[in-house]
Amino acid sequence: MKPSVILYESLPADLLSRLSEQYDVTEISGLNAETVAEHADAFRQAVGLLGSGGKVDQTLLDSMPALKACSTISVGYDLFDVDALSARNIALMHTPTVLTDTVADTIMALVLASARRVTELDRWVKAGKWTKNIGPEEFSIDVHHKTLGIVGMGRIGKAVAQRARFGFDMEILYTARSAHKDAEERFAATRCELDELLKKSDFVCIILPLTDQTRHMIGAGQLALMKSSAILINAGRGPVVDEQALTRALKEKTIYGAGLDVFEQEPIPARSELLTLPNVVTLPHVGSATHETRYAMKKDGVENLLAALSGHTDKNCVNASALKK
Ligand code: 8YV
Repeated sequence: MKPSVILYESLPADLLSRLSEQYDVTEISGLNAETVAEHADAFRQAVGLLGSGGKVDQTLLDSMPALKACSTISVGYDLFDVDALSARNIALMHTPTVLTDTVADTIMALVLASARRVTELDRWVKAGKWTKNIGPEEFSIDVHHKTLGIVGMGRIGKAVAQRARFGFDMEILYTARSAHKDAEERFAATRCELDELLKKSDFVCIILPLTDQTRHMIGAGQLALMKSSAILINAGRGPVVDEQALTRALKEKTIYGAGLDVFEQEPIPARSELLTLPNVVTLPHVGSATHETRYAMKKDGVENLLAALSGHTDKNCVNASALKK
């Protein structure tokens, strides 16, 4: 009999059959209390867990006594209790490399759409409002040669810096705990404190993971430092930005606009005031959601799980240093 794994995200046929060669796969529709209760036996027996979008906490781990490895089809792993996993010597794998360029493209799309009012003017044209020559009411603001501040100079931050520097001749500022010499040399990026970045940037791109330290890191005080002509982009995790404070800043036009791929609550509630504001461009958390990249992430997810279950955690493992060999 093959050992079993739980799969809580759909896989293309070739990847599913690759996984099924070695493991008995129980596919469930999502990771939540109902599916765990419904498949309690499978959860008890599973040595592996593969998918994205469900909470993996102590309660879930208690229902999975045989678990050896989790593989999340995402770069972010804020839904995982990493300490609880490490305490049980369970490996946590993720997909940090394959989505970099696609997420950076999405961020540039948000930069351009919010500065050049692409979605707003698209709606305007489609509503039949283009009945006269356009004037200042329809004008927007430039992107090229402006200053772009990156809060979170990781892989994605660097891919954004490359696009901004070489595609749009932008000046790059960034914040980071330690200097990124490669980014300074390649993109002439300048490291500074967050307050200075907020004051000087025309575009502030938040590309941070969600942790206790980053939650609501951008609140009313930080937004107040931004120029009234500046745009905030968030493509990391929603709760890094205080959405109420952001809504107020957008309403009162103390900043020019925002481009958001992530929200404090996802899906964002339809009643959210943010959705009524013309100066915000919203996306439904699709930073990595292209056909090519989602396939590559799923492939990495499968390979990461197979590797971890055969004792190989040298690549793409979040808690490798905490695991006992
Ligand atoms: C994921 C993301 O794809 O990778 C991440 O951390 O936010 C997205 O790219 C999403 O979590 C669903 O898989």
